[in-house]
Amino acid sequence: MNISILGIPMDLGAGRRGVDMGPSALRNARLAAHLRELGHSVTDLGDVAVPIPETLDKHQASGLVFLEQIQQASRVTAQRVAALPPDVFPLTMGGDHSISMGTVTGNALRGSPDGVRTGVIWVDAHTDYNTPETSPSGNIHGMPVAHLTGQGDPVLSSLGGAWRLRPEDIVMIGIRSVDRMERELLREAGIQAYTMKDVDQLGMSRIHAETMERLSGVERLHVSFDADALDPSVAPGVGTPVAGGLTYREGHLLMELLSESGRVTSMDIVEVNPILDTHNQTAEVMVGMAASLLGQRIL
Ligand code: 4U7
Ligand code: MN
Ligand code: MN
Ligand code: MN
Repeated sequence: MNISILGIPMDLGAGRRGVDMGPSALRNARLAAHLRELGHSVTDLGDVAVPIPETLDKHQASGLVFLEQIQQASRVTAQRVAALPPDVFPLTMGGDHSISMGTVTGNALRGSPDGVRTGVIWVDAHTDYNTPETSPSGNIHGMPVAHLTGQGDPVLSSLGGAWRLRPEDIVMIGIRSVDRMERELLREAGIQAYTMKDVDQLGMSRIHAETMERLSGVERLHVSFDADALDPSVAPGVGTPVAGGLTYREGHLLMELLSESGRVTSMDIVEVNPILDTHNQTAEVMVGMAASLLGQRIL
């Protein structure tokens, strides 16, 4: 397969500094080399330009922190991804999870200005379904899914033109932190979310099977993997750790089953924060997750 790696060193959507170094940490963990060892042809496209927060005025006229800069970087990200040839698998690296507004939109718009029906598997401790009104923090990395479905601030929800991610085309896995008002929005939208309780009770194999069944009608399938979905003992280098996450094997099993399905067409790796990490462990673990998603059966 032809894989294109694109970094988006964005930390404007998060409350803490450091995730902007995620792309460097993943390159340092030899992301491209690992994928080449699996037989892929890999091109590193470098990084999208994202402004440095210290050079900006935090408080915008609109109220939301860094709104205009996040919109601009998301637009460029969407354009870069949408312009990739049809046979390429885009592997996009954050940066905080606000980058997925651009990556998911870009993937849906590839080869089709109106966008095609795209499913999203959101692997995360959080549901990222806040709007500016419901967010307890004001941080945009807690809002990307809401904006992709057309909610929230019009500046961010209109990135894909008339294209929208349909709530029924979203499956979330690993969930264990949902804000009070965010929960109401998720219920109203009818988004399928597997909490850690579901992972414990049903097991990842059944969750994968149900996910594939639910997303059987989509044309493209995007995996957005937030490193904080994994347990902090496995992935300590994240800005918003929550105890009780996916084990190393649960993460790999999900990626292996998705690989076998042959249906995944793009992936994000987000929220790797090298400042909070120990010896680049989190970047190395996430490179392993990407390699499992893009790998073959061991035997
Ligand atoms: B991440 C939070 F309040 N829900 O909105 C918020 F708990 O991309 C956290 O999943 C969001 O890491 C976490 O700020 C965003 C908070
Ligand atoms: Mn290695
Ligand atoms: Mn997230
Ligand atoms: Mn998260």
